[in-house]
Amino acid sequence: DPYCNDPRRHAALKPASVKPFNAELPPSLLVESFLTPNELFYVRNHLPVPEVDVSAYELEIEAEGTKKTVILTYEELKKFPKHTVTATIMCAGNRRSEMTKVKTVKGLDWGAAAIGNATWSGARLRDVLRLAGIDEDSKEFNHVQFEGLDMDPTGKPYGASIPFWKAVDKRGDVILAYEMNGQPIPRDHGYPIRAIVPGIVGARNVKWLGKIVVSKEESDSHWQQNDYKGFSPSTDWDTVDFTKSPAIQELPVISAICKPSPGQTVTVVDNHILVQGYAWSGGGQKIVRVDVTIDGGNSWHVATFDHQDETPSPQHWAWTLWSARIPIPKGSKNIEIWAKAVDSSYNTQPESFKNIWNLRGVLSNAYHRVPAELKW
Ligand code: MTE
Ligand code: MO
Repeated sequence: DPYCNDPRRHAALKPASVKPFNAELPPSLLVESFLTPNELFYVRNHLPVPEVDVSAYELEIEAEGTKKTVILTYEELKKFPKHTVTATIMCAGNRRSEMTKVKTVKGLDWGAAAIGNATWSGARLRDVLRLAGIDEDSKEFNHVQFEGLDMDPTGKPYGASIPFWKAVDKRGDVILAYEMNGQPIPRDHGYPIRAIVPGIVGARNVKWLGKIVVSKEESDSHWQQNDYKGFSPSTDWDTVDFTKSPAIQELPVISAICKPSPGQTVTVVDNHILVQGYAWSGGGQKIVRVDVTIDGGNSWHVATFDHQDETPSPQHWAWTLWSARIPIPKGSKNIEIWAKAVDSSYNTQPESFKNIWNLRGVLSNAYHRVPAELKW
């Protein structure tokens, strides 16, 4: 069993699959804290968790076409100026279980908790690339590829790439992280070194980083080329051509109601109920508003932000936690709560899944709708 050396996991993580291990928290626990505790952070693994001995760890950095390779050990990476960012990581398939109800999609049946927020510390990728002799103004390179130390049975590693400009941008905050919330990165989240690419889809935040290739082309990995792309609702598995869509990088604005959770009975207090959730947008856009309705959009209530970082757009990497006290008309028994967020570019969420449906169930960011039964 290639998975026999996987780490132990917290009992609160609900598996979407066990081998490889993929799991999320119940949504009500997700919004308990602004920083998601390490052991409660969702896990998305495609392969067995590699066992890495840090004393033997080496990160290889290659600039394509130069035959020059730089090798850095764990200790050497720790000698770079330490940079800390608070960044939310979200899987492109977060909230897929709602999209698949419209019409079946292929992928793990994620609820609304394939997302987490943490502080990450490490060396800036731009500093490491500079040491490796790469000029940030170079026109030679378009992408930075990452390879994981986790491999499929044929020996092919997990891989992904990000645009070169993001990798070297002073304000891009891309780091080679060795700490998560002040602790060494746990095995499930990429021990000992993980790429943190704030504002960019989870899939490019490569764990167990083994190699970096600065290149003209994107990563040729399955996950960059033939997965994690969006398509028209009318594209099906017979007509899909993965070369025709760009790989997802920045994610669109999203929100979710985490309390109450779907189907939960809610007690009305002083003719009000309390609704809580998160909102986040990719590309470093800050959330500027969250709207909540219980009457199908006839009247909207603006949520209060319980926790939002001060950092401005486009460096606003962390999620916003929000709550709203919603007045309930006398005698209401069953309601449906809807939420939608607006980001600093005034982008907002689409109303329904029907018109954003795609065969892989990614970018699943329609209004979140949670039915609730009221108790007076
Ligand atoms: N990196 C490696 N090496 N292998 C993986 O399977 N999964 C990716 C990304 N990085 C993955 C990886 C995906 S799809 C996501 S959503 C995030 O890691 C999940 O990060 P987490 O498990 O720390 O929450
Ligand atoms: Mo993912």
